[in-house]
Amino acid sequence: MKTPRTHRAPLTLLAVILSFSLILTALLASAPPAAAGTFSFSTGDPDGLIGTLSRVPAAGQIQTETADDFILTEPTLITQATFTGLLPSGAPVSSITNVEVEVYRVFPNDSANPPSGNVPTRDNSPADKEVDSATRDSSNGSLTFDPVLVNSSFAVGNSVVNGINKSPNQLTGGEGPVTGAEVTITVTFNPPILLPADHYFFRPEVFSTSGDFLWLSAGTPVAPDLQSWIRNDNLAPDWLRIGTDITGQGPFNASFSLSGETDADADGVPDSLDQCADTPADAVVNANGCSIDQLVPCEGPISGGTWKNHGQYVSAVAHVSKTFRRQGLISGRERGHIVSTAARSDCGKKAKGPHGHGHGHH
Ligand SMILES: [Ca+2]
Ligand SMILES: [Ca+2]
Repeated sequence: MKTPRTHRAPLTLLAVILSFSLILTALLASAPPAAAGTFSFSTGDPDGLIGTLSRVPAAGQIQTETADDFILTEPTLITQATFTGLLPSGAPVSSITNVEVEVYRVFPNDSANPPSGNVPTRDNSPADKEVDSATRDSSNGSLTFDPVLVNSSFAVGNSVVNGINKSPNQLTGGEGPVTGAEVTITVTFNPPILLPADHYFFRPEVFSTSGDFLWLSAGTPVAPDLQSWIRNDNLAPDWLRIGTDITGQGPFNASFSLSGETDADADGVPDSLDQCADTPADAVVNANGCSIDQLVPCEGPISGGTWKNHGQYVSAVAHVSKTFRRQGLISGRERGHIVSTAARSDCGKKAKGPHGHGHGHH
């Protein structure tokens, strides 16, 4: 029996009971948007339609992956995710011993193109290959996970576990109803996953000593939201649309949420903590999101004015780079290079003609 436990259901009930209250309705409708700088995304709670395998393989098993999409409109640091699935009935949450998360761009990024032709289409599918820098795995400490039993007996009308076949045998109708223990897993990424604005797929995978983890569906996607895709080692690098190609039930999402903070200059420091905007790509920054060049600009001290002389500039670079060195942000060798580059620059020198100002720094 599915018990109401969403935030939506009580709100709907409230709205019905108090539908004559225009004031309340107006308050609900005008709820302020999320605070600037925060990112959150959710497909919602499981709808009981289907569960689909997403499994870290045990010895002798093949890997099977389910993926559903999300969109980032700004560079974002994703700090946390939740997703909900089924374990076999009676399985304790302590049976989950490994969780791995991957992120994929949308085909044809990171993919062989044209594709193999082993599936009806790859349009709007996850890529062949994941975004390397976004992989997080509890087995190496790059994520931690917290599974919570939501419902000891949750039923779905269909499932896809083994029937993941190349064309023309992809349409199986699914493998039928399953009842199991509904578990929501909260994962925290360490470090957060930094991604540029783009369209992505989220692919969580679970290992349980009690058996397969089936990721639960959650509602129908509305464009540009894409449906859930699945593959196993026999189908890879291709993917199949679960609802369209395998079960014929039509598109569905998988139940998950993401949260994090925007990071406009993509330096790894969220906007809320970043004291230096527009840090150049690949610059080493401190905890305040500032590079050495930003803390010691060629043009003059950040406190204002101009350098008294070249020596004052070089000394400031030496000082700040020493702090970066002490904080483990750069090596001694890198610091030596930074200081010698500063010494060779014209920064702080009196302008003498068209080449004597701001050389090499912008
Ligand atoms: Ca989707
Ligand atoms: Ca910055």
